[in-house]
Amino acid sequence: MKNTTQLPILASLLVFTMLGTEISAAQPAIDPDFAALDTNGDGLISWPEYAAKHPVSGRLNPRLIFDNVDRNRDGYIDPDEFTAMKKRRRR
Ligand SMILES: [Ca+2]
Ligand SMILES: [Ca+2]
Repeated sequence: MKNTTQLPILASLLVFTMLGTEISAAQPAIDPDFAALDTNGDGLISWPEYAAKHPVSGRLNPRLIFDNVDRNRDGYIDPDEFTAMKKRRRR
């Protein structure tokens, strides 16, 4: 009777998935610009994600911009670094 013993596991997986959706919906609104760059949705913009949206186009090297925004040099732009970059740009 393998199928019946696996049912509770499937049910708890379903509950877990639903809980996960609820938690992410309760989080504060993420900057839509940030969300557009974070294509895998892990809450960080990696260099490949940034590069995919910012192809090299002559004068501006996107890698330099990325490194400039990545203040703590961990290879990812987190929401704080992204917000700080936007504030600097506004001026
Ligand atoms: Ca990401
Ligand atoms: Ca960083």
